[in-house]
Amino acid sequence: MTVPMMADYMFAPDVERLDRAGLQRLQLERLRTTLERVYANVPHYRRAFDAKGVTPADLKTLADLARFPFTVKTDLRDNYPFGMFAVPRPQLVRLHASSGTTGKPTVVGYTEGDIDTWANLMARSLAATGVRPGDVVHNAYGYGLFTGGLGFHYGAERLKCTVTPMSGGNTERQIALITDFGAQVLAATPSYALNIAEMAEQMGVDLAASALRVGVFGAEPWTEAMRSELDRRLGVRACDMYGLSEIMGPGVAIECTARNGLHGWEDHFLFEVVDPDTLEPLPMGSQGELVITTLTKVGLPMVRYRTRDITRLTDEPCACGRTHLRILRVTGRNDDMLIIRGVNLFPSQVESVLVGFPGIAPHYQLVVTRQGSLDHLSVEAEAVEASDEDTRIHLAHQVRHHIKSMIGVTCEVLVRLPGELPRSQGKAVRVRDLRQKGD
Ligand code: DLL
Repeated sequence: MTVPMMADYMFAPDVERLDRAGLQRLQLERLRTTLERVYANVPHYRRAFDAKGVTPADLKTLADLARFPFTVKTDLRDNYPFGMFAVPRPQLVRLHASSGTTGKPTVVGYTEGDIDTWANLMARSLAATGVRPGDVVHNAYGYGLFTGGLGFHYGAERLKCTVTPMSGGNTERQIALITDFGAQVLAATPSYALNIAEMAEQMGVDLAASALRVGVFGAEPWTEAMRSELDRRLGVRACDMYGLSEIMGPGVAIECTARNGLHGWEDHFLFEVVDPDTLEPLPMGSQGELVITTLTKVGLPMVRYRTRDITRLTDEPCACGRTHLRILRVTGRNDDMLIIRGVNLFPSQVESVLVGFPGIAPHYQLVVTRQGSLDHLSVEAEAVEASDEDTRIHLAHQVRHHIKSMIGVTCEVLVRLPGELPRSQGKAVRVRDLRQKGD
């Protein structure tokens, strides 16, 4: 396993191959600086550390981090807009923000140095997926307050690629430019990449025969079934990209060409997995909530940020030769988990049943309502071909049976006509929860 699978090009080979002892030394030194920085400059952290009775001097080993308090999304909201920043606002050269569907948006800020680090980590990440200097990168992540567009943009430029700053939407034009410019790389959310594939097929364009070679998909959960679908329909090798605005944006972790988990860049981030109920750190390999501490961020350092994302870590050696641990595919967020008659369910589990199911297209939505005192799940799927109602009802029965046997959830399945379900332009909306409205 120590022999690299192929002559893997690395953007920062020395640090990407650094041994465990070297990585841990670097982490401890950077963690100390981070704790000191937030304690001195961010009133929220000073209060939170004081309340727990810890000071930065209490960090002697990496394991001591467990004594420090967690940070959660509401801390950012409560300190809206600039209260969590560790530098005076004029030292920031960029702001990004979440859409803030509930309450105030979450604002994040970057110093010039933070933007530089981000570009380097994105360049590293893109290189790990097989993107090479000189490739044309078609960037269909949204530009604007979302970190996806600009994050990929700066990283692809840093790797010396040619970037098409397309953003999301205008799908027919995307396809024309992918083919006209000979793009080798498509960067998009997996749901939007599927939308592009579908539209191309409708236009009679065979993207699988185009120059496209690599897909860098992320920003939402997706499954192995969806990966096969995207590999086949776009003619790419699809890799998973993970990140979140609070920590940086895209480029926190990336799947290399071995595609067996996402390398988390440990020289810049410290990864923990904790039990979501007890908040106790879990040993390597256990499933739980991912918690991330930034090690080099200056504008907005984050200490033990609870991502709500459920995953597992592994430090098994990887065929690519990179030594940084891997985060296994994020199956979903704690907040997105549904409990249907006592069974825990992530939308991605339904996706793994639906995608590739004969006669069913890879588009779906879950609708949750309350019937009496029970939650009721209805899965809306779509037929590949227009067919009469009886045929679709028959198909729905088969899907329902499959969901019951694979996931153990009883649900209603509705098979819609082709094109009836909404198509994603960015992050797909997988769940319509109508319970609060009393439906
Ligand atoms: O989605 C950053 C990003 C942009 C990542 C482009 C990858 C590509 P946020 O909008 O802050 O940032 O959303 C972060 O999205 O906590 C996860 O719940 C989810 N997420 C991101 N990447 C993945 C992934 C960007 N590869 C939130 N798999 C995170 C599953 C993901 N979920």
